[in-house]
Amino acid sequence: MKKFLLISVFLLVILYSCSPDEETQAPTNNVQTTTPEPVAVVAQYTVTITTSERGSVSIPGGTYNEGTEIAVSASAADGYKFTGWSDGNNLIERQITVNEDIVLEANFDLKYSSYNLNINHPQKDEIFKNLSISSNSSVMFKKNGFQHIISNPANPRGEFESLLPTIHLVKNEGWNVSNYYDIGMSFGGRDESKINDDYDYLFADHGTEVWFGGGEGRPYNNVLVAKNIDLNNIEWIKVNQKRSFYHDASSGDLNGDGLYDVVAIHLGGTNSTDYLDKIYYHTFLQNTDGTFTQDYNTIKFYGSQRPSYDCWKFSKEVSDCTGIIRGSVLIKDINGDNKPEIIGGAYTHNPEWDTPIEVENSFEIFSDPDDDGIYEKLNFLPRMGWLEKDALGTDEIKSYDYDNDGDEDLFVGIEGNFDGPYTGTADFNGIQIFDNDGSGNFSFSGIEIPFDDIRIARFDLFDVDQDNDLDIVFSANLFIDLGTISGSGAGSSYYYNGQNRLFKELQNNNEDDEWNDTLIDFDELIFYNEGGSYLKKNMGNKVMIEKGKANINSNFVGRGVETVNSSIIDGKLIFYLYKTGLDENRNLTLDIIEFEAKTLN
Ligand SMILES: [Ca+2]
Ligand SMILES: [Ca+2]
Ligand SMILES: [Ca+2]
Ligand SMILES: [Ca+2]
Repeated sequence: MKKFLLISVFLLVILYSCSPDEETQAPTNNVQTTTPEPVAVVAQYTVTITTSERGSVSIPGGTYNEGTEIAVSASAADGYKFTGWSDGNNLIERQITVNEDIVLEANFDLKYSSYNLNINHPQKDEIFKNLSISSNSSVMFKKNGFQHIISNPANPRGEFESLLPTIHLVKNEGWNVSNYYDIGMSFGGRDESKINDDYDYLFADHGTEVWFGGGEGRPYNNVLVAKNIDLNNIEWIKVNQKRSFYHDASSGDLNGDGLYDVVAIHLGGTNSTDYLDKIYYHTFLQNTDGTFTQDYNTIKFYGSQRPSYDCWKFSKEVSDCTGIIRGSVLIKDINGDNKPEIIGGAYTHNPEWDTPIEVENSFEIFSDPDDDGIYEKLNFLPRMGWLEKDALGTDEIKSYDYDNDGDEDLFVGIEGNFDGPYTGTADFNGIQIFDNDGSGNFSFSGIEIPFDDIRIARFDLFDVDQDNDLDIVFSANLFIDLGTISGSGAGSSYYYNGQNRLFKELQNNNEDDEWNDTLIDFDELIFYNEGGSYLKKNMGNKVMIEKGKANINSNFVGRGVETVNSSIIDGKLIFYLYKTGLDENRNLTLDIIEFEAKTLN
């Protein structure tokens, strides 16, 4: 184009120079001629603006007169981010002065960091395939300047019980395995809770549900404390002596000796032949050497120590009996006397059990007002909220004064079958908040966050928007979702049918049609506390994850992103995900994805 302009200018010059000659060659022409006025010569230049398919630009460019100011802006496609222009300018909207030919490219990139994890272990492939279940119990934290992840892969429901090592990862440039621990965490840890500011953690593991897959026997499991975690080592303390179907556990100092103790809930199964161990509450008092001893007197059961089913059958004071099945437990001061209470949450209720209404409760609360180390009944609360449904039960209790009225309210994770019988398969989970009246009476607040599409692994209370109140962030198991019908496989899942709220899009990957790029909307997992209400916000946290799910026709259907968990690192909300894939030799690979969510306007 520049060449053409030069030629045009040249022609004009020739025409001018010819004019006098024409005049002299046509003297007979009487028409008065005028001398042409000089025309200003303006150079023109070409501007070319390009982009990848990860984004677009406001104009493609064009031909402009020298000195023209043009405005151009870049816009990332859903799930990508703008990273700057090819000339080093980083403004998403910019002015360009055209003084030469310009070729400019808008650059876009993935929103996340991805780290390939090298696992050198004989059970490597099993570990890769079974990290999905670890979403229940994976923890990420930063201690002494280093980020750690502890995950408990487990073969959850196979035809055989396969115990995999717990893995401890430390981030130093990339993520690397610090150590493997053969502690037999068989269901990947059913639940975890942080014990103290030294980042000690408590894990409750109910055991591999191997019999669901046709295996034999119930391998009940353990409650474990991970303590004194450093870059190279975790000290594991087995809290229990006898294995049970431990569904939840909580820690707190029950006897005022300055050492945290543990109450674990089992869901009605134990391999102990001791009659007292059939009671759903197992209390473990910590000894000065850090070990734990089970104690049967801390929680007072009235009349005599009985498992609840014996209590309601044989006790004259049925109202003193604990609930039918317990699924969760929390140790927390909920009446403001600076002494902890023990709160147990209900699991399913079966009408066929024909239990008295007194033992069909939502929560039971024990307290020790006279400091004799024996926790007596403070309150048994009637069925309320989702716990009025037979097939829904609690799996986790956290507490927080979300309404800022000076007392701890209960945030309760609830799971199960929403409208069906208690034997129905899980099609629902979510949380409800129960308001404290200040004295340990709770009532359903009306606040609930249901999920009927995603398997919520757990929830955390973080201040994600730095306004000094705790917000809710959910974790999820993304290998299967609640739409997946048993026997029909992943083809029935919501994410392959566009109904899973997290997976907004599956797009065939450009280079490998065995895989889909997956647009995941992390805003669906964040609920902001706004003056005592919990609201989702559109903060633009959609992330396109390359090869995020294997194609439905692939042999690896369902693989790709398998977990999502979150943590606060350096004040920022970080989602971290395990993603399985294949290398060029079709060996399984594992990536850890980290995404820093935008949570502030
Ligand atoms: Ca203690
Ligand atoms: Ca108290
Ligand atoms: Ca409150
Ligand atoms: Ca907040």
